[in-house]
Amino acid sequence: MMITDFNHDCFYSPITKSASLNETTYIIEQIVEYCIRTLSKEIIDINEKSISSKLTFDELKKNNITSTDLMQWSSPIDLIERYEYFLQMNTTSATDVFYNCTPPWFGSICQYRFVLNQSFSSFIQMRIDERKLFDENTTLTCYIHMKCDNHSFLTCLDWRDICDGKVNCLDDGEDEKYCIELEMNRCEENEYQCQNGMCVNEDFLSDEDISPFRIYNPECLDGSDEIRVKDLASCARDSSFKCEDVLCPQHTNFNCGDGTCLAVEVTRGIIPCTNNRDRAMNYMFDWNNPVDARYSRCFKTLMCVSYPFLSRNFDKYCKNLCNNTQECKIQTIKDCPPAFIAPTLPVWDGHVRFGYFSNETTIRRSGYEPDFVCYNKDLCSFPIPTFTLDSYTCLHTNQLNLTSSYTVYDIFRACNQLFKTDNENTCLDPTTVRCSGTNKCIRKRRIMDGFADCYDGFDESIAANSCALNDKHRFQWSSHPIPQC
Ligand SMILES: [Ca+2]
Ligand SMILES: [Ca+2]
Ligand SMILES: [Ca+2]
Repeated sequence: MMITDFNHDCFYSPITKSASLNETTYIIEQIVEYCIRTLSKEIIDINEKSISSKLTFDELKKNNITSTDLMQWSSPIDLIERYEYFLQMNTTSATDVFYNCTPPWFGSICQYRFVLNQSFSSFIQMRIDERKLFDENTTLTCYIHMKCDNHSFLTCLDWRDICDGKVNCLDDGEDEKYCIELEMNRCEENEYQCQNGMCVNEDFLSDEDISPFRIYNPECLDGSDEIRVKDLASCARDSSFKCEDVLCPQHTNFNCGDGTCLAVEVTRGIIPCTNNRDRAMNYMFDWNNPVDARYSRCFKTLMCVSYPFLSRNFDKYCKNLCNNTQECKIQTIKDCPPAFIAPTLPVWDGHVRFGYFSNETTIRRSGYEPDFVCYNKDLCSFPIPTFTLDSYTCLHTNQLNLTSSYTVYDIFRACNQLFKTDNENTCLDPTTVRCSGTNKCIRKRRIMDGFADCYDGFDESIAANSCALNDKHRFQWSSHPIPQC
């Protein structure tokens, strides 16, 4: 155990993996830190029974205690290092104190013990194995250093939600504030700019095996220095760096909170996050949840008619609402408003809501496809709305020419106002380019990077002329995420 300068007490857990590169197999050793934050102002209640004795370094030395002895007694590593230094310097110290703990206590002042009588490595394994968080009463790891209301304790903020391009904190969008600094970050000549704005030395660009499932340690937190196909469920039981220390690639993906990222269109119950973080956000999870009324009865009866998954599992999900699909259909048309919004909360970027027509019962491939979307027109001025519902500006989804790769999310991602300019004609920063027909400016590196940043995907069209940018890190042959021309 070690105590860092930032008041974290940490365990180091070694992980060994093998990886192939150019037909040679390498052994990769990783040391993963597990830390507990000890708030500086927190008064630690010292349990006298946990301390068998206290010895100053001078006393340890007098008793011929070596640093190896301290190691065998599971003392904190930094205390051992200090003691070794003290021995080698041959000085005196009556202020440095070693706490000799009564088992099972440990720590710099014997303040810790395991709840269960087992080794640390088996404890870690147990935690990884039980990652089905939302089915059990286990505690979540939440990012607590930001004021964030995101409507459910089940979906508390994960560090990966910060600056991922969509608003998670519904009160004030705190998680996406100031992210423009990262977007506008400029890299040195010999660096590659990751999609999320970070810079890494260009030597690390595509330096791993091109086999997509063998990426072990991308240098960009979002993995954009390597060409890869995301291994869909690989992180659920994996605590190595490639899972614990990675972000989801920006914009399109859903963050399971454990290093697994799902494409947003497949999140609703088809390939779920192993830990069920996605289910906590969708109706499959709270279908029968009496406390959560985000999905109205109308939404449920409509889905029982139009979503094949539910009609196949009718007895489980729908039987308590209506006796058969025909009855559900009649009930929806009879009892529900002609148009309604579900869920009641925004599904995207803090303002985009999905809506349904009660008489619209065409088959829904993934269940959630809305009949219309409502949004804040101050944030998104270019789609032409087709109607208003209550105070919302709404648009029929069949007006949007959506495909499986161009989703509602792509439309509204282009509304992200981070780079709005007041200048009518140009973008002031020379590294930015104006999205055709709007007053939004995007970084030139966003041109042809595989994601529509401008309305209508202008930046992904040839009109944006990416080859003329003379960007040495553009690949002419690859697909996204690395920009091409
Ligand atoms: Ca976010
Ligand atoms: Ca790399
Ligand atoms: Ca783009």
